[in-house]
Amino acid sequence: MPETKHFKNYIGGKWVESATGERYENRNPADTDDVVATHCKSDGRDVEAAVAAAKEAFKSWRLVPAPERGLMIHKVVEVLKRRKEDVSQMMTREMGKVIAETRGDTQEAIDCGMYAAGEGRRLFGRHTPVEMPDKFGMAIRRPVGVCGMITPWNFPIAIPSWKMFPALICGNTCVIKPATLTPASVGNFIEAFEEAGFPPGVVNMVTGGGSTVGKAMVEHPDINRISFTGSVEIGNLLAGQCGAVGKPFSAELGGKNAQIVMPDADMDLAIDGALWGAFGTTGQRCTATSRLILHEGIHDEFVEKLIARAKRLKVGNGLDESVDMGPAVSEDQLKTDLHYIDVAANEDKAELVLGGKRLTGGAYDKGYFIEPTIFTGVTPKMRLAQEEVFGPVLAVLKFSEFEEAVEILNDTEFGLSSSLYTRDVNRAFRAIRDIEAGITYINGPTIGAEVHLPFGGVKGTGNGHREAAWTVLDFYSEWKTVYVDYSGKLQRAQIDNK
Ligand code: UN1
Repeated sequence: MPETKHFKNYIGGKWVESATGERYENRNPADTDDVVATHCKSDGRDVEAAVAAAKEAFKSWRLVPAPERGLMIHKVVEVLKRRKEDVSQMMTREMGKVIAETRGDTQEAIDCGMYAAGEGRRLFGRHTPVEMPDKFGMAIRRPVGVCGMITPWNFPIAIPSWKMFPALICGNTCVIKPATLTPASVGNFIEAFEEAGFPPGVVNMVTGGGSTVGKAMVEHPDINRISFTGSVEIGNLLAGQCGAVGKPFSAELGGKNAQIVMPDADMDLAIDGALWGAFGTTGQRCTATSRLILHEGIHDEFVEKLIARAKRLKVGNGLDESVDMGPAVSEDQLKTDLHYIDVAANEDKAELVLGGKRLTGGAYDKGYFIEPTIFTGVTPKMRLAQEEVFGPVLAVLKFSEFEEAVEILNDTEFGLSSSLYTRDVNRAFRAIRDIEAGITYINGPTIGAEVHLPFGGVKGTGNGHREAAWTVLDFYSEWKTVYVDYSGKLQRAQIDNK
């Protein structure tokens, strides 16, 4: 058995036990004999200590020149590059996705760090002429103080990096609460900051449950921002709590992403995309393809080929390089997947054409493995077409006109990612214009966003913010407008120049 790592909270530059003195263990979802790591079961007192450390550290961190902050972030990137393999291996043990994907997750943090480090030499403000003579006007960014991050288990390092690096480059300090299923990956990420020599208190990690640690963060008056990625249910709850105290809140919630395939598309390419989008990460991405909208002219042939390809996907322990799909992240998630399969078959009365069962026997008995699953005959109002499963369960819908396909795609409460396969450039541009989603791919699957373009969704997926890219800076900084009057006299705007 690989070794079990023991993490503590990271507060004020020190690894410390929780005030509760309680710990919990996390096991590998591919092999429940493997205890990956143990963690502190913290409460509000630990949040209090972390926020105090972050508040103190903010006093000096905000004054470190941004290019210098960028250099420090670059050191974190160097540590992550060196530790990419061991960090990724532990991530696979911790949450199950295959090793190629956990390497991708770590790489996404590396990319995000490099982008944020470069931003240290930009963080552009604006200068503009003003109405009065001998007067200067500009807008600059100011940091906001202590920022709280509540992060999910499906991208255990990438998503914390999307939140922490931009917050830090803007001059803020951070308190992060990792998902209870993946604190080891965040612990490894925090170790990179420690090794890079970040000043004490600039980054802090408190592990534990949402109803204790998360709640204390949201309620803490000295946390000035909460950035959350996770379920719609929790996101909406936190949005209400933050709203009640006027705390800016960034939400990245669910998706019911669809791929449309037109009859003129390259079918093999579209099948590659559907397989990767639906079954990559065991379907556990906010951006996963959970609906496939096929033109009636190609539907049957496409489904037949898709099933043949999906049958060949190897399900197993993600540390085995030949495995295509790992387990569900937990027993609860497996139950949710099986519940939706039951709903689709017995309530929606869709047709199960592939999979549908938990995998058992041999090594499968030690994990939460499930078959790649496909339903056909799904119609837009069925629950499988509307509700997010977060598992490897693909709903196939049929259409006859392009406009109808876009209508079906838009007929959900969510709007994160979307995809269209076609060779017709006019249709592609119409789709870009008409699809209600934060991200549209043409001839690519719904997954695969890059860190230097805005990431986020419309409708129920979010609350208007975008992560990554330059757009996230607007969440982690506040604009200050500056006027400098060098005329030496009182100049009254809107009066003296009229
Ligand atoms: C998520 O689905 O929660 O675009 C994040 C992608 C990844 C990030 C996904 N780069 O699929």
